[in-house]
Amino acid sequence: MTRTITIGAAQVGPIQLADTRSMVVERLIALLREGAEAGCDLVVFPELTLTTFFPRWWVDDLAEADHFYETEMPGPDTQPLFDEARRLGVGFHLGYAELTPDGHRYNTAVLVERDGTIVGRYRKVHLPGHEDHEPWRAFQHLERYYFEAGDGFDVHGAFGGVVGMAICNDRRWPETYRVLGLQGCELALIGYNTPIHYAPDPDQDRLQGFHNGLVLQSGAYQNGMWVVGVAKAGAEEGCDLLGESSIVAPSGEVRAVTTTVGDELVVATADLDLCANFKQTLFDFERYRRPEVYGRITGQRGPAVPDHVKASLAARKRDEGDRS
Ligand code: CDT
Repeated sequence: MTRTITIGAAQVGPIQLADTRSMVVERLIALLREGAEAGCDLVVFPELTLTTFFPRWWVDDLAEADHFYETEMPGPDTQPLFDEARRLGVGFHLGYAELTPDGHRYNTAVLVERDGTIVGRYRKVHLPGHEDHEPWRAFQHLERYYFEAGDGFDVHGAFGGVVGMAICNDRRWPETYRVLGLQGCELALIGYNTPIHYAPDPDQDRLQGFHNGLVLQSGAYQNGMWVVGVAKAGAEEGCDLLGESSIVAPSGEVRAVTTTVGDELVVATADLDLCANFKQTLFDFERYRRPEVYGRITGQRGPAVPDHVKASLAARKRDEGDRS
């Protein structure tokens, strides 16, 4: 018997500052219903789905931004989404800003089963951008100010398979997929808000779509897992966000992709057993991996060019200087 799951990547178009939670939740419910009509078991929403991407603004006191965070999940505004999911028998994945009762702030996602119960929670590990106000930028990317980092990548038994979560910048790091892959992950769910403009190196702006596809597809293939990447997209408060939400097979092939930067659902049926074709052949970790030579991956954070390489480069430069 095959294990198939029909997945909807529910891209959400821009959310402006003036948009209320209930306006957003209405849009999410419309996407959820569309997913139900298309036969979806699971609908995947983006990172920080419920508000505009608020880390683009500086505030002197974090408490001024408290209204962007959820203090409970579900809370009064999000309960209708949970109720509708249970009524329809469609699960979902939702990213949001979390403020815990003891005052910790995380960029979080929850995985909700078809009966409306939360089966997994993930807090973003890789926080991009900067922690201080940098007024030279056209807009800020202050995730390192607004959030604390989460402490790991877990997997969950849900939708008949092994499901993991990651959030936005996590998708650019091969370690994310590999740590999930080492737990047998068959389906990774990843919401994102990716500005087209990258202030530290604007030459990368034209490459945003290419890099998004590159990391989602290689993460899927190198770990033999389905990967669903879902954007909050479009022109949000004057900032253009990448669309190109996609569902990628364990072969690395794109099975569905959005073509707009608005609210848009694309659907693919994922055969979870297809993961084994890759996990048991080229990427048979147990047979082929060599963790004994990968120590640097967990032993150090930044690169360290070995002293003998520095010395030989310096010697070569001296020799070239002597000859010229
Ligand atoms: N939300 C998020 O993580 N966005 C980042 C932007 C990086 S530029 C500061 C991303 O990796 O897409």
